[in-house]
Amino acid sequence: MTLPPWKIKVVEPISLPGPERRREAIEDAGYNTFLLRSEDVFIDLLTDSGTSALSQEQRAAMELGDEAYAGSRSFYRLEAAMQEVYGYRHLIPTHQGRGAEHLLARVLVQPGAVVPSNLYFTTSRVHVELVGGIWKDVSVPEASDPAAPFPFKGNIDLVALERVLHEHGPEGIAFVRQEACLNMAGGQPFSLDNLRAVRALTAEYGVPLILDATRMSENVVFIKDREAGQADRSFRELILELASLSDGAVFSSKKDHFVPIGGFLALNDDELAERAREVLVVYEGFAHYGGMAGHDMEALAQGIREAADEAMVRHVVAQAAYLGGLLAERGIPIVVPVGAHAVFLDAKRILPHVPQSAFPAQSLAAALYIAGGVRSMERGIVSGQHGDAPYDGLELVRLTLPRRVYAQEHLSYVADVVEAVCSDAAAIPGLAFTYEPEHLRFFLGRFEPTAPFPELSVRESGRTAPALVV
Ligand code: PM9
Repeated sequence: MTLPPWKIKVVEPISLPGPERRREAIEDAGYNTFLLRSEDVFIDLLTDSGTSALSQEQRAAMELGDEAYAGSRSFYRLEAAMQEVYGYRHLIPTHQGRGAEHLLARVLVQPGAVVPSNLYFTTSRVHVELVGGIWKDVSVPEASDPAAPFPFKGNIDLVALERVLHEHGPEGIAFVRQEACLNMAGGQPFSLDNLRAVRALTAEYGVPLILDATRMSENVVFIKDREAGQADRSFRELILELASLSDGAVFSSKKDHFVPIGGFLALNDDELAERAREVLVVYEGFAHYGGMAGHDMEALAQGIREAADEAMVRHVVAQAAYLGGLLAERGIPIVVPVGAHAVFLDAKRILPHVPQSAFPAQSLAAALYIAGGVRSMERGIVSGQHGDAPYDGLELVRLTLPRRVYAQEHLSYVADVVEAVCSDAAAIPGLAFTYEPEHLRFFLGRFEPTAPFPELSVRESGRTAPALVV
């Protein structure tokens, strides 16, 4: 058992709305869990983005926020924390991860240039495409197989990458992107060995390698636990080595860094950083705050140090493993191995009667809410399909764990809800769009069911928390 290396000082009340209210709420939300009001949600596993609990040290640091427009002390403290933990030369502050993705796309991507990446992330890909770039998936095949027990599904397929580099040459490649704890595949890590090999290839072809380091801390846990020869290395040393193998990184700090808002682009190249700052002042804000207030930068500087604290990060990974274990022992199809920040349900196997064109994962997410007020997120065709491109990829529902927020009892209840929904799965209908946005349709899309949802009720098993008999 991995005990939490924290205790709770402040609590936020939550309650389960009644079954009628839940049905009404999901209908009002167009069967899209993003469009629910949080007051209608009991257990919120939509995302780990900006939803973690701040530490007392972060809250205290916020009091020191220097809100000067330019030259803020908070900026310099943030820059120093980033340099200490990651070692990059330049920090370009943004309001969140996609702000950094936007800057990167504008300074590195020319129309027609290719960005090879392990699978994709929704916002990362859209920024590349909006400036005319072409996204190319070079993930290992196991990344797209929920049942493959491969320990490093975040690896890049080196043969596929070399083929793309050879075909397009350095002038046709904007940058190579490798994402830590590959979100869309289930929070799956890459190995140090694979990153080293990707580094060698990008160096040989003379193209930049940019990490999506949003969940790099958890990736280090997996490297220590799964990769030969790494167990005894220090957490900080491994983080520094991963960063040193790249030319820069995008960070959404709303995840590993435990802050409600913030992010940054980290770069080593002086000239590239200069260009990124020029775009920054047009779209985000001045070079010393980007999209953040001084107090946000203080919380982030402290959060960066907490993300380098092995015990803190191990507990995040352990919570996902715990929930995954509860579901696996009940025979519920999940993505294995369980990844960093979430447990992913395999909607194709849970709702085999719903074709992918009727959005099984979207429907399963709605059913979990109806059954028990649990909010999850679709990570399937609604998120994955793009324009007219055919999509027959992963069809997952993500149960995402905000850091330092939920107790084991909450997770036990979530497992009961999932089990109840799975036992009535055959009666769960598909969905059809009533409103389909042009980009990132999972955020704002609206749906209607193709048939009524069944009665879905949960019996709390309490199976993981036996009563003490005295
Ligand atoms: N990820 C998540 O819930 C929030 C947006 S999608 C609901 O997983 C990676 C790997 C991410 C990510 C956001 C971003 C964008 C970049 N890379 O949300 O703009 O997981 O801070 O970051 C979300 P921002």
